[in-house]
Amino acid sequence: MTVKLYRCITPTDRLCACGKVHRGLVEVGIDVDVERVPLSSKPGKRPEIVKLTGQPRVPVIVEADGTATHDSKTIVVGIKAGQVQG
Ligand SMILES: N[C@@H](CCC(=O)N[C@@H](CS)C(=O)NCC(=O)O)C(=O)O
Repeated sequence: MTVKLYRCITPTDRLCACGKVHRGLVEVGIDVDVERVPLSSKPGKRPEIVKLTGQPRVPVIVEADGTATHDSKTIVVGIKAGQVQG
């Protein structure tokens, strides 16, 4: 199972919303394909994220079926409920 995770450039999984999601995916055994996005969340700096979710913030996950989800709380709830598919 592989999930694509768009996340910030923070180099640890301990500090931010992106790290929280990364840890959550790893903890349930989902393989993560990580892509780091530019620091600025100005929409022009993250066009791929805006195209996927209609907003510029990360974390964003994309599941095997193409479903894209943003907001760390929403994503973590889905992981814990077993609803995130690689
Ligand atoms: N409420 C959002 C916050 C996401 C968030 O603040 N993400 C940071 C990276 S960890 C970001 O995109 N920061 C850039 C900015 O807001 O300018 C969530 O929990 O997903």
